[in-house]
Amino acid sequence: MKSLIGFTKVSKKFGKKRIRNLDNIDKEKESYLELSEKIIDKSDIILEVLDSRFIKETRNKTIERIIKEKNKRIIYVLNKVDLVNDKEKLYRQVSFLLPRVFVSCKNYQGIKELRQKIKNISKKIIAEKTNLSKVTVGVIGYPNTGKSSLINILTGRNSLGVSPKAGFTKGIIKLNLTKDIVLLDSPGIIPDEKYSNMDNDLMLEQAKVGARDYTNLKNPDLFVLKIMKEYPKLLEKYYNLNIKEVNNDPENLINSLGRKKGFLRKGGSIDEDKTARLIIKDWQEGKIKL
Ligand SMILES: Nc1nc2c(ncn2[C@@H]2O[C@H](COP(=O)(O)OP(=O)(O)OP(=O)(O)O)[C@@H](O)[C@H]2O)c(=O)[nH]1
Ligand SMILES: [Mg+2]
Repeated sequence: MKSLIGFTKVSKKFGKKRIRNLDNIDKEKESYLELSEKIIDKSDIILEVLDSRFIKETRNKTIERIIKEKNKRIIYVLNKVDLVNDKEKLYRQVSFLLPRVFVSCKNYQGIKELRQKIKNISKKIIAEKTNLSKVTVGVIGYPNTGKSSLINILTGRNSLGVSPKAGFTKGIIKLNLTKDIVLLDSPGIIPDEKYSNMDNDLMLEQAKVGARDYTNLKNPDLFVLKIMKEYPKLLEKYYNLNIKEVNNDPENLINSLGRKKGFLRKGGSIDEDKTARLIIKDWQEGKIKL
């Protein structure tokens, strides 16, 4: 497999253990826009991978505008659809996003449809551009939306590492889908103005969409408050807690769950931090469906 300068090469022979990062450290420091433009420039088709639970939060309209300006084709991939209970609401929400495919990398849903869409658009592109022998498909999106999982499933080879921890993929990785179609995996992109180690609201937002790990959040109780506000009774139902006893209060909820789980400190008081982090962990692992 040919590798491009500044790209990561995956050796078919050795699989995922042998991913070699050819990027230098300076390149990893490039801004998210520079990185995105680089992928868009290399690609004929872009798959924007979104989390079906958090369309608004994981969409990047700046990147979508650049894709349009550069005359590249886009396919919206609505991944993790297995984690959405209210499908009707989801369909209404995204009716204007075209072309789109609902996908679950977990349940192999929508993969055939997506592969076919990529092939159809690729055929058109090759027919239009007579000097083009291969079509490049760039896969971009917010951290942790399932870009690498998607490529693994599309190619049928488990060459790429995936992780519940955001920011797993480093550098751009090139893989063949067919002899005419090349896929580019990329690190998750998060707009600079949305990434913060200081602003509580931004950190909570990142934790909600899985772009910030549960071990890496300063006030886990505020996360519980946020989820309780945005999704009333969801946590009570998931953990089978007494709704009256919780009374819409995050402290009550944490105490009630901590007691149930036996998360106690030495003196016998509830370990609130551990309990709140368990909630974030369960949330980020997709155990709590919307
Ligand atoms: N439930 C569910 N989980 C998924 C799905 N797709 C991916 N995941 C999980 O989401 C997590 C992130 O997947 P990755 O493929 O590493 O995501 P990524 O977008 O490549 O992440 P970065 O490289 O960190 O930006 C992993 O724990 C996957 O198992 C899906 O369709 N459904
Ligand atoms: Mg990845």
